[in-house]
Amino acid sequence: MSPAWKNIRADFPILDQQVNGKPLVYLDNAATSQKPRCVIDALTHFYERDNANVHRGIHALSMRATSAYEHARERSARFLNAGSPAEIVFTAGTTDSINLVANAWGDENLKTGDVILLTEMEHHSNLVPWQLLARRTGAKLRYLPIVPGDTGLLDMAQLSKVLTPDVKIFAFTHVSNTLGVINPAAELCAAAKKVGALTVIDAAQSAGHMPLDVRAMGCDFLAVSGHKMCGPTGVGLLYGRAPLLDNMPPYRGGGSMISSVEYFESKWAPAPAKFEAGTPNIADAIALARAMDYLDDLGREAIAQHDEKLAALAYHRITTEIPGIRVLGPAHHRSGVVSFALPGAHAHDVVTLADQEGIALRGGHHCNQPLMRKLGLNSTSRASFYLYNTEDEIERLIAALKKIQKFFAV
Ligand code: C6P
Repeated sequence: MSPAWKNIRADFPILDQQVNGKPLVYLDNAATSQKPRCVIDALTHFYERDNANVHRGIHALSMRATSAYEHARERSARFLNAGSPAEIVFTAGTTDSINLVANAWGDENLKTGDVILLTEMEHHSNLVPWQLLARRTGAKLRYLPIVPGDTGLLDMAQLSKVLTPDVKIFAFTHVSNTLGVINPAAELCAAAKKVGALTVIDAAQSAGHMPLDVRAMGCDFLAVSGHKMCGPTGVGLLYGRAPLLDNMPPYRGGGSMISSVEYFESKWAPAPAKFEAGTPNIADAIALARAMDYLDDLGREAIAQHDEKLAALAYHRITTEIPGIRVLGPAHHRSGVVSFALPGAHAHDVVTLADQEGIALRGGHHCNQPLMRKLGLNSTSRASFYLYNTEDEIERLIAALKKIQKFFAV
């Protein structure tokens, strides 16, 4: 492990606080991660020293801001192993990235009878944009099922049955925010390619948690949220293969995305500028690049191992020490997300009582309503781990769950 792991918690100022009289245990990382000092400093530095609009001015500050913003694009391309910075569009996050593809690519390329393939575990952000697209174009939605039971694994035996030549686009999550399942992205992309379907990977829960290589995965598009990987809120990435971005029409119109404008006609700038209308989220994109440096100093393989070790320990301890509890997802080879349902206790009550112990969990349907219904649940409580969490915090979680179970048993 790199020396950067030493004193890692000291890098995150927010962790050093008490909640309800107890040291904070932050286990809501799948909702949003905390930010290291270097990312906070990058934001402050930009606003204190370099703040100006990009791609417009030719004064010193504007040139500095433009150079830092374009450096952030180049850094993002390296982070994902994209072929070139032109394949990176800055967006507001995963939701925004998926909407961009569904609108810009979808409206142009889909027609009645075409099929959009999704999986049964998709977050609403990778579901509703496709429903809207289906409504606009007459395309149909189809789903790759999960296997029966609580492992949440995709039923790969069904893949060839649902991935037929009428499928034009296959959008799936890399890591489920409710099940903790890590899907076989490269295998799914290879299968899609065989029938001529494009692929969109929702990497909201995997970027920043494990190495990501868009070329090795063989995807056409990949969507990322900065705030779940130590970066700021309000910024994210869309990776798109260059020929696809080049041929897609713009999604929004405005300044910066044009090469020339007449009263009745306009010509677009090349990608990625074509997709970044208006003043972009400059400071947050720059700070996101700093988060990427931070994560790579730690090593993304080491982060993945750390997440998996904590999740496997939490899974094991919860299933063996909390009788009757239902834990979702596989026992091994999982991300840092562990969802569970305590019979007789609503998830919101579990989360409220955990908060009394200083522990931040998330309770609810996690923007996964169809999956919840499929599993016969209305909600779960969810602990989600990241690089600064510790085994001692799992000890605190288990103690709290025992107390909560006792409370509901009386
Ligand atoms: N999941 C969670 O608590 P945005 O909001 O655009 O940054 O990310 C949306 C999104 C898309 N896909 C997956 C798999 C996600 O987990 C999320 C966000 C959060 O699970 C908030 S609902």
